[in-house]
Amino acid sequence: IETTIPAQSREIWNKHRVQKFNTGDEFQERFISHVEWTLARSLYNCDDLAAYQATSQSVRDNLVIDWNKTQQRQTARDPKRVYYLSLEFLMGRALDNALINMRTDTDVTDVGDTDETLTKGNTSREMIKNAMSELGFKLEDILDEEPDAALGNGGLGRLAACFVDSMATGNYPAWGYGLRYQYGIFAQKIINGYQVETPDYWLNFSNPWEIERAEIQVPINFYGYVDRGQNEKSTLEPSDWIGGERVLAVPYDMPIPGFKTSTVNNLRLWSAKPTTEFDFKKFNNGDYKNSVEEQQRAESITAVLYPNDNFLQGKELRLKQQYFWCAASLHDIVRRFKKGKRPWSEFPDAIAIQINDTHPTLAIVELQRILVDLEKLDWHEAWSIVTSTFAFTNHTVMQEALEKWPISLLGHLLPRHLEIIYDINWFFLQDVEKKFPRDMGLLSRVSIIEESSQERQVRMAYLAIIGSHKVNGVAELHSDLIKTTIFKDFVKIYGANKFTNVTNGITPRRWLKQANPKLAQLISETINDPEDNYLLDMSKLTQLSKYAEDEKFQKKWNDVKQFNKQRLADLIKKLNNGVDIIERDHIRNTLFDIQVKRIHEYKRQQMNIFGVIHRYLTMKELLQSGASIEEVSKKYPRKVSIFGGKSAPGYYMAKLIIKLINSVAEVVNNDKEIQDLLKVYFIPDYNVSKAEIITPASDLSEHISTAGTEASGTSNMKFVMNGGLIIGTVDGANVEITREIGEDNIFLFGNLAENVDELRYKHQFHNKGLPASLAKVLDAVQNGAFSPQNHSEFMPLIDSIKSHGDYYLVSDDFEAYISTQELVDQVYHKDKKEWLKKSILSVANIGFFSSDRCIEEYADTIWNAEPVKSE
Ligand code: Z2T
Repeated sequence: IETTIPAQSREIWNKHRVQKFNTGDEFQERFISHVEWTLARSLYNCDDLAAYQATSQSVRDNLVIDWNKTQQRQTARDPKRVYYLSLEFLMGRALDNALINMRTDTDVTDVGDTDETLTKGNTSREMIKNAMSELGFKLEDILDEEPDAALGNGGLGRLAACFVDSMATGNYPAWGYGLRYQYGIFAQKIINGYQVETPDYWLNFSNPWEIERAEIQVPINFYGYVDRGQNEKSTLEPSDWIGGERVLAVPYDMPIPGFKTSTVNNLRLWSAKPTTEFDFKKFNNGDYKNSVEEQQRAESITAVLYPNDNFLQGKELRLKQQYFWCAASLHDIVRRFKKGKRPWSEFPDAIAIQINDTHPTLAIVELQRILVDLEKLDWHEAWSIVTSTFAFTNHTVMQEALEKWPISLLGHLLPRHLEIIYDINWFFLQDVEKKFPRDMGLLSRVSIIEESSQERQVRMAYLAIIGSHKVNGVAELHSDLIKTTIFKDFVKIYGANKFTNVTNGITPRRWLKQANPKLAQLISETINDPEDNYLLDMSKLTQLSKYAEDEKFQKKWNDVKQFNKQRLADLIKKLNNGVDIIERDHIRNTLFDIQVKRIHEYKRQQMNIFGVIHRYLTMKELLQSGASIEEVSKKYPRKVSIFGGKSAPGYYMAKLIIKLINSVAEVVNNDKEIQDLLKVYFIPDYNVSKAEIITPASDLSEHISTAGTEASGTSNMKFVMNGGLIIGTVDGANVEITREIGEDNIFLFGNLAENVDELRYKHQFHNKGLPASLAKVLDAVQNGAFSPQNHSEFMPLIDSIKSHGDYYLVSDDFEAYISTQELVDQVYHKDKKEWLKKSILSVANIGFFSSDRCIEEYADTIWNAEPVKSE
């Protein structure tokens, strides 16, 4: 590797080369030096926050050493590199994860057991915990000081976070590229039962996990015009785009440590800042002041994450974010490629770019622009390089989430890119016409430009398909659906092989070891794996199967669940102003039923709360007809229904669902008659760090989307990996979960995706009426049982079912849902051994859903990339 340092200086560099801390004592030394030097504090004013900062800085020092080595190794070997472009990375906290993944030198060279150094296996965390305790700090409290890096909405952003973890763990030379939003997803407050959004200023205290690369400043242009000189060149020829507004993109790097490897990869997040230089020629005097103000507004590009999950808002600033990030990332990628001095034709051998949904689709256009306009490649040569480089992951079939940008907006912001899009479309449609000369409707159906709507729009998904060599869905059912519905014309054009499936996964480091240390310990003891190798090879978990009916083991398993339920009850108490929702003594025989995810009508939290209301009303009826509370409890044993999740700020129906949940909680939790047999609680501000407490505590979790609407779901996997059972529809990854763990171990119900169209059609034209169970619930809601001051408050939720065609088919699935819930109660309370057996067998067979397996599939079947090992 090249360096500007003279050869004779190298000895000195070597003599003073930085070293990791490897013992508790060395950690303490490093910690104190950070308290004193980095934070300019001391023994006398080091509070928990300062201790968190100093610990993180110390751990980061170790990571940076491996980060540097990893990058040097990758430069030297020059393997094919992978870039994962995602507008969202929902990372959560970094410190505990780093403590689990981090390696000290003693992990590598076994120095034997002493008090201070590491015992074999991954005990850096133990070592630091002890060292901190000697310094006067409790690790758990210190970890709690860290704000979540909440740069994502939900599943899509968390998937990207799991993927960077698995790419580092698998030693892939892979970087993530995203945006460094100053405000992540808003913090949710619940005030009088309503969601209130407050800003998430996660950078309030300095962020020890980011390294600003202020020396790198990529200029990014917007607006302006295209100049092709006097003699009317074609748009296919190199053209000059004269931008009208310019901002700078500055990268912030976050180290991503792999587990049990010295590979530390990079997550590069771009931040916008104003340029200082100014091109006076472009601005006449009148525009000068305006232009200065524009420049000062540069920061607004990366100010805030758009808070919509599965919904397109279509704002200019969002498009600006997308281009800013694509252009900066492509510039960086191309610069790195050019250092290798390889011919352009080898670009796709050197680089694979995965685009996470259509948000990064402009990167396809930007690469074509770079190759044609700046590097002067022939159009077709350039386009062949582009399409061999990119691959596209689709995450939804929901119409309202599919990105379309008005021509006027795109052409104004990015005039040259719009020309390129037109030309891409022109060549594409020509090919299609040649292949299918008699199919008249086909051309307009597959055109990148949608002409039918009021305003002509660019269909980003079509552009992404045309510009990629592979398109994948995120679970089998979803990947089949995109081939037969939204992208079916493209299957006809390109053949079925361009379309593939990679079922989602989750990282077992965060979602088992970190979130559930008690279960992780029981597993490693039981399968005799003290070094936690099962976290890299989850097929090892099948060894648990032989203990599924072992009563002694079942008791240990149950004790872990009990501990985790207790831990969640403690959190709920804290969030509920110190008031317990579930009495301590009752936790053990209370079924924890949890649905936590973004609030969306298609995810059907409304069906869940209607089910709760049904249970409550039936309990009350039984009591009224003279049944004793004991008799009632036979049919409806103890249960707590826990909800959590954010609604998009502008999503009226989702917000109303939150209010209904809280209103039901108010009534049910205060009804003395039912004697605490049923409780309801909405956990405010659901996020990654709360998920780490919530997930391990479920007995049952709900994944009850209308069949065909949830592309995959990933919390379903998290819950099963933590020994919870699932009630769910035949949707998304529930299908593969069932295949892996066995249909005896999951509570499936409801209509199938293949019948959804017909059911919706029936709702439009025939009034089937509601099942009695649901009618009873809706009547109570309509009569103000949960809104005494305002009987009509929840009418929109009722109307959507009764008058607006019940698009999400709540009425079609409700009875099956209720009876399946009753089956759940019976197994849980009448046959605890059977329940525990199901739980153990589920964990034993959940290995497939490790994101390590996903990444291997992407690498083998899409990227053609290989790991770079340190040896
Ligand atoms: C999102 O979280 C998901 C899909 C989107 O489509 C957008 C967002 Cl923000 C544009 C989710 C899916 O809803 C979920 O089923 C899936 O598991 C997840 O992406 C990861 O693939």
